[in-house]
Amino acid sequence: MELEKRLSELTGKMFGKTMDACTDAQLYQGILQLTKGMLADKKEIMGNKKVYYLSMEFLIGKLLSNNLINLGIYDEMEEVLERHGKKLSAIEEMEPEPSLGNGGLGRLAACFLDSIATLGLPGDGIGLNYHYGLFQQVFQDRLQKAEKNEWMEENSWLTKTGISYEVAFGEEKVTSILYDIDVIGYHNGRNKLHLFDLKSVDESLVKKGISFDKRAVTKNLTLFLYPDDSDEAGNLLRIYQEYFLCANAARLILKELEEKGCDLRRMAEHAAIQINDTHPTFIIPELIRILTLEKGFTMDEAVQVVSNTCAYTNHTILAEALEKWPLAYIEKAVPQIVPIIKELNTRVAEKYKESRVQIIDGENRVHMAHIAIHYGYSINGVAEIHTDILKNTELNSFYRIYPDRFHNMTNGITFRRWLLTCNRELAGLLTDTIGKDYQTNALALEKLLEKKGDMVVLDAIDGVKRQKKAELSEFIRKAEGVSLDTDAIFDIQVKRLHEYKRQQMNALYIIHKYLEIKGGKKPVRPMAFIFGAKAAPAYVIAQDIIHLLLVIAEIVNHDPEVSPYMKVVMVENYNVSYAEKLIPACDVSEQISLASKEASGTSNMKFMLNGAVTLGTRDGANVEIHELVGDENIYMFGKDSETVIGHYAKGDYAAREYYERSPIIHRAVDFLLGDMAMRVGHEENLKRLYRELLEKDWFMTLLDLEEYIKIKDKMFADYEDRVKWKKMMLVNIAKAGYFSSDRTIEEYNRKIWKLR
Ligand code: 26V
Repeated sequence: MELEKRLSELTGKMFGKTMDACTDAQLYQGILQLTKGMLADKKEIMGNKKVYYLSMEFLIGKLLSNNLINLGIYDEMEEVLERHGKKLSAIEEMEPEPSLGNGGLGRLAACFLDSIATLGLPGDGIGLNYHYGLFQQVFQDRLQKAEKNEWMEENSWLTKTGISYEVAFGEEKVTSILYDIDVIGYHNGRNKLHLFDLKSVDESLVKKGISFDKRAVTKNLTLFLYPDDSDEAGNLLRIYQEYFLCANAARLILKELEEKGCDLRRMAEHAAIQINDTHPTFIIPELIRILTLEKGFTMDEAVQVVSNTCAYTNHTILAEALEKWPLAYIEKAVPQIVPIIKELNTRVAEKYKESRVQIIDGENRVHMAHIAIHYGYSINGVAEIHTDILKNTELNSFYRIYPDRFHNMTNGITFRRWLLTCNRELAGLLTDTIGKDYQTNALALEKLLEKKGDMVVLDAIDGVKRQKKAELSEFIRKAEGVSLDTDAIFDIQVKRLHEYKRQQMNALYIIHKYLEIKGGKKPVRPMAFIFGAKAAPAYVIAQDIIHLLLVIAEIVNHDPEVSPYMKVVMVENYNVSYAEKLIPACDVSEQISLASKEASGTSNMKFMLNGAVTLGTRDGANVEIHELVGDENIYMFGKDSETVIGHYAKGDYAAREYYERSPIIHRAVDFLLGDMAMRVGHEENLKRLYRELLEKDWFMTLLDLEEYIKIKDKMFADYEDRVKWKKMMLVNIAKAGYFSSDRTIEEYNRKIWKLR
């Protein structure tokens, strides 16, 4: 009653209308106001020590439904609205999605904030408020076009604080403005996500698409999230952005410590700073700079205090993603930290002779990860296999110097968003079946195993899957203009487009199936292949792979001989909201990266939790999923990481050999240059991709293709044993508890942060 009264008062005040008379957009505004007020009323989480999670990305997604769930008022709100003839699900669609992240790394940061608050730990995120975020993807002429994503509105979850700092870029000074977003835990208190913006930011700088003057730093700094590193101006801008984040973060952290009356010399007792990938590494030299220049610390003292406070998470072993900034760029952007970086470099050089651990290399490039490892107290990988590769291969020289600093923190996902919010039907079924314990203790999902022989439960799980597939089909029909058969097996690969993730291998499988059907071999059940992926605008081959997927979709879906048996959809502008619709509807979760390359993956966990079965390589967290569910509940294939690393070391992988040896591979690859593809596609893109696959194929697509085809066919055949499949679904859900980010955060806290 209370909720209804408050909401109707609000709509009256805001729009002079009763709830019944409001549009969904107006109701969204009203509920936003109301919910924001309720968040602000929550008790702030306090403690003697606090973690600051520094990240260039927080891919928070829409916040309304998640906040209602964490406040414990979702059902009530739904009922209130129903009484007025309104649907909460329709109102949720009114919220724009902030695109403040690229992919897994940014989404992980958002899941972590939810878990930190849910566990009642004091911990804030610090990031940047990009006005247009990551670009919005549109398809034109079967190519990706990038547009700006205008997600910011007059009223939003952001609250302007009075906090503002001056940040110097050499002689030039800019001013920041801080916005906060309240982060509340599940039935718990409140932390914050602090997002810094540039006071002098100028949106009119953006002309067509996402192009803008990259040199106008005092106007452009917080316009876009960086999707690539294609040119010098872009690189410099990224350095400006990273420093802007760190300079502001340093001020904010020091202010909070001083306000609490902490002795800065004992900073590490009151703060832990988690550096999310190398992107916020400038926090280390910046804090040292401030402590020595303004707080009377000697260099030794400052280095000591800061090193005891900062911890670094590595999210990738891809060489091109490990930041190495030319010293000259840093000198140009932020000359004031160069002397500190040089000092840190000298200290390392005096102590360690090995060239692989130096901060500044022979080409005068600054290795950001090396700063973070030498001058931090912890480094962690994000899945067991990833941490092992860091220890034994990539960062072995560091591991030998600092064995105790290395930790593994296998990633996790928040069940509030990836189960309770996105799949209310499954959450409800689980509550009815095993009680609601699992909502606060994810491992309690294992109770479901007792129901493995219970056909009523098995059918109910399958019933939810069917419902979510029907909902997704309806959405895709409207949004993409493709109709999918709910009886089809839904095979989904959604993640950033990158060669190592091997969307192109999946594409070759689809071509193979298409040709089989054309040859008269019809599958027993229709197949729906669904992709979603954005590609960095400057990543040419990734663009070509998107083109190929769109070309295949066009050919398959319009071929009357084939389309009754298979459909292919590349959804436009894959984002968190789309993920929330796709994941609950998935039967087959494609996790097919080249072994050793996917640090963890987190969609693999989301799919599993929602009852999909994984088709995966021995990479990232797939390995741990496999250990948990056992051989009989997962489909693993492909060469293992040792073999792959061996190929790289010997340089003996030759794609062409696989092509020559296998008629199936030969035929699928040749399809790229065939008449059919050429009729709908662009010769330039398809030829380039063809050549890439045969002459380079750096991420070894053809290495695992034959095995992939074999096991995927087996998997599709197994799907017809409906009881067996339903049992696999159940086991996957039951074993997903380990991947709750509550578990991950509990480990970070126990081993690294040590709050309370
Ligand atoms: C690097 C760069 C460098 C240039 C500027 C823009 C930019 C943006 C992101 C990155 C690194 C991305 C690393 C990353 O996203 N890693 C992913 O992290 C996930 C969470 O730990 C993990 O599940 C994925 O396997 C891993 O690829």
